[in-house]
Amino acid sequence: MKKIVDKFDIKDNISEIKPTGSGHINDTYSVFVEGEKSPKYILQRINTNVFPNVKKLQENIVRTLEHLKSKNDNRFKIMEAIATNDGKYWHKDEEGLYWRMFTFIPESQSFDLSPNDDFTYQAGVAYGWFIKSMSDLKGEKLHEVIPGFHSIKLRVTQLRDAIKNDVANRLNDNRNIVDFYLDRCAEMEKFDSLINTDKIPLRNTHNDTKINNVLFNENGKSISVIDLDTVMPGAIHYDFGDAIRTTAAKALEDETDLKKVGISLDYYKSFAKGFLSETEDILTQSEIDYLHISPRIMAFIMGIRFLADYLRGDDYYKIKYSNHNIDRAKNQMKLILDMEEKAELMKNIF
Ligand code: ADP
Ligand code: GN1
Ligand code: MG
Repeated sequence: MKKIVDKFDIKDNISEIKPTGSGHINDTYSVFVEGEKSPKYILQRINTNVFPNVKKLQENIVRTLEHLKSKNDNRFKIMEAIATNDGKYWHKDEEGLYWRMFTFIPESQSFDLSPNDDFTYQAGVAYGWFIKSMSDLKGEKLHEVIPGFHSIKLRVTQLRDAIKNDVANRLNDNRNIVDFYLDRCAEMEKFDSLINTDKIPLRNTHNDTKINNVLFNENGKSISVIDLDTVMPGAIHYDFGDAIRTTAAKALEDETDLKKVGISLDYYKSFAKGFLSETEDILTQSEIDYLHISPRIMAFIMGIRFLADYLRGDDYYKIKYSNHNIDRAKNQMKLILDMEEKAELMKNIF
């Protein structure tokens, strides 16, 4: 791997390269240099099954980083993309694998589950800051790196295809959960038609607002937003809703003890408070009016994506054991049930 790092335009002597992170798509490594205790760089192998167009992917990321940097908002740190010796923001190795590097944000930490209410509030501030900062990006639209990424219609079609084909012969043992999701498709699909209308405009959204894509300092303040692979045009609800799934969750996304799975209303309120403290001035009333249903929609989208992947025989997400994807789908089901019960309370905070 040192040979790969050598292709990038850095002068340091590398001492160690260690796997890090818990993402489901790319492979991430911390890169250490001689004489320094904490990592100096992040090296990532890009999953080209998910991101076939690396050039467009990296163009979006570099543009986003430059724009965020131009804001000069010293509350947040912006990582830098490292160019290769021949001036590109990715390197294709001899095996045809694609790599990229960023500077490591010093003294930062990430969490898969929110440690407490304050962290959730801080995550809200970070993602709100991101949306606000990206709202005046000039020039061409960002590339749609994964077409229809949060299209409910597309995700439902993919689920129906997976059910029809049942290539891994897993349908029969999972009828109940499949029915749970199928029962909700029609209601969920209605939301798609609001997107890109006067009611819900397209913005530049992050689209993968898990809590582990926010970096915190040792005092628990949010200091950076990372994982910019899916930055592209989208609805504010994608970011608000997807963030609630992990910032306000009482348990990890793959917790199998479903008694533990649910949403904390206090955390939900804290996230909303932090998020709106940054975005209130740019959001329209109809955007705000629909925020409360977006966590349920995003949990539904993730649930059917995990389920479809399981039925297809696990060709998309990384898994640690054979039932991992169905466990994730059951976990999101429980989260949805909890949010259905709390729907009125979730609505009333706006
Ligand atoms: P994935 O797409 O696999 O989720 P991420 O880009 O989110 O990959 O990186 C995985 C983890 O690596 C993050 O949750 C964070 O802990 C760490 N990380 C990534 N980039 C940086 C960075 N620039 N500075 C510090 N830590 C980082
Ligand atoms: C993937 O890469 P990671 O783990 O941050 C996925 C998201 C899902 C998430 C579920 C490109 O994100 O859409 O919400 O897993 N990213 C992609 O944990 O599909
Ligand atoms: Mg990530």
